Amino acid sequence: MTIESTYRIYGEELSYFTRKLEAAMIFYDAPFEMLNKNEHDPQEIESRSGTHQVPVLLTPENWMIADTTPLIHLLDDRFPARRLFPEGPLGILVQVVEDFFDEWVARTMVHYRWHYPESAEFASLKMANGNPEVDKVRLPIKFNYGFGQREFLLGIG
Ligand SMILES: N[C@@H](CCC(=O)N[C@@H](CS)C(=O)NCC(=O)O)C(=O)O
Repeated sequence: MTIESTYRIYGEELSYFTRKLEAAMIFYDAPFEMLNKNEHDPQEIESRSGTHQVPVLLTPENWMIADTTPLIHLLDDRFPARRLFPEGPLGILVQVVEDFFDEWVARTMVHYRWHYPESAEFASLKMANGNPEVDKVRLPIKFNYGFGQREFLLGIG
């Protein structure tokens, strides 16, 4: 088995949590590369990480792990010079702020991405790698993001 020296993020360009992990890796000054999960054997990634969600991190020891908050705790131990969760009272404050952005701003992001036709079209085209055929397929998707269930029309392939 080849052990790579860099980390690899399997994600999606518009994914809020992919960009959160990317920002963390930049903060740590960690060696990493970003790859689109859908273009790199998604079945294998899902089977190894145990989730269909992105991002998934491939570590230098060839682990595939998902879920950004515990990942950041792991990375804090690996890059202690640039911890995202500091020790002591400041660390408690950071945990609260991180939880707020992790749990709640993602819901706001979903609203702004999919509720307005122009942003939904932009996002769906981007996610479909610019294939305009995707816009012809419109599926009603139900989201329950804490404000009651809302139905949106998504142009997805
Ligand atoms: N708790 C996870 C959340 C990941 C997540 O919700 N990712 C979104 C993209 S930003 C996703 O994969 N959504 C598709 C789905 O849930 O089916 C984390 O922090 O990584």
